Amino acid sequence: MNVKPTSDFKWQAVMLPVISDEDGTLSFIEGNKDIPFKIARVYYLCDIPKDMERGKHAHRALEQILVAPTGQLEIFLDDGKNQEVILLNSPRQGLYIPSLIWRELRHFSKDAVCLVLASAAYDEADYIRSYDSFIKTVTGNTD
Ligand code: T46
Repeated sequence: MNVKPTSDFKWQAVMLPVISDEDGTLSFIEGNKDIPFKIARVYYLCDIPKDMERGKHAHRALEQILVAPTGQLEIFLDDGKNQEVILLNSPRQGLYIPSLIWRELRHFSKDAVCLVLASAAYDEADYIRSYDSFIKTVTGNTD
């Protein structure tokens, strides 16, 4: 498995298995093998207008892998203490986002497709859509 659990368990870049030859490239992802969860749902974002931002939420329990098979986009990540911007621009690279990470997706190229593999079915109750609520959840501060 390419995702290595650490004591400070945050987002991680994942190198995806790739088979390339003169016929082209094939990449694949097997749940519980190449990534640390069983895949329950697949969805993708495309046709995102220039300057549009998506995401702006965290998930209570959901884990996801994001891949840009074509085009590119940036993902701002925040665990309440650390922030980082990751560029997704290769079908060979994925991004693992565990639970309780605030994410904002921006700067989509015209041809960008963001493919998402998710650990659970869609559940609006799993979303934290307010940044203040997210910070209170991760810090345990209910003031
Ligand atoms: C995430 C980023 C990367 C569904 O009905 N089923 C689904 O599986 C999903 C993902 C969404 N929806 C509905 C819910 C909303 O009415 O589609 C609409 C747009 O969803 P949302 O505003 O959450 O889309 P994004 O692009 O801001 O966020 C999505 C995922 O929701 C989120 O989990 O991490 O992509």
